[in-house]
Amino acid sequence: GRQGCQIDFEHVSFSYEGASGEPVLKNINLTCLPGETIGIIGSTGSGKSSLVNLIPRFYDVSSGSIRVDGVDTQELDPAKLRDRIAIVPQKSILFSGTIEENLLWGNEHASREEIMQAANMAEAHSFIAAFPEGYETMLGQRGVNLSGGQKQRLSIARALIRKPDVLILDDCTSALDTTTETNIKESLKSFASGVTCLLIAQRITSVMDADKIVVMDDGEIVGIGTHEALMKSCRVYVEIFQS
Ligand code: DUT
Repeated sequence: GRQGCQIDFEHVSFSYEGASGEPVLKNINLTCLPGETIGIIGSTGSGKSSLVNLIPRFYDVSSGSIRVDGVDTQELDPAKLRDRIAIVPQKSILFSGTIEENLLWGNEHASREEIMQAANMAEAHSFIAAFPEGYETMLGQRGVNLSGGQKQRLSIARALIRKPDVLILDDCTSALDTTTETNIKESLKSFASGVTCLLIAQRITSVMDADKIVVMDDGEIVGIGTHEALMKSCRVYVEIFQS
């Protein structure tokens, strides 16, 4: 399997181009160790998506630096950097084509067996297999309509097929029931052991068992720790827990 990356944020600030006012991210300091699962939680607009989108350089930092395995990402070829990172976005991006074509987007060399293995881990294989045409089922205007949760599971499978070193799940389990979510996380633990995983979530239950949880508030990290530690020390975390 692949080796996870270490990711270091050092004094990172970030504003979207042309935006005035307060930066979206302010003095972010965070180390993600290889193979760690890091939960990220915080209210809407607190900067969670912005934070993870800086890692593959979808945007560049305004100041400070992000290092992947010790190398400043500004010095890396963005294409090579992105090859190691899979982001599952909040809103699934599927196109008109078969399920298999959709799953292969990003790694067209995967075998049917690898596709099925990833689909299994993402809890997608059984609903795919239940279609008369299975993996050849057409999606889109002329094809079947999938539920929000089914789309999310396909997006997760697509990311796993790429065998990334860094897996980022950006609030992409919100449409899943907790059993499905738990099953996927269990599979990730075995398959993705060694993969550095960042998991943005709305629900505390989604991140409770992470190695560490990052609490974001208004562009700042206001807490980093385990669930138990944050329950004792982080007011914002306790507020999210109680809401
Ligand atoms: N923002 C922009 N331009 C963008 C994206 C976001 O100006 O293209 C602003 C909106 C918000 C801040 O940046 O004020 C942080 O947004 P982000 O999406 O990073 O926050 P979040 O914590 O991921 O919010 P949510 O939970 O709603 O996804």
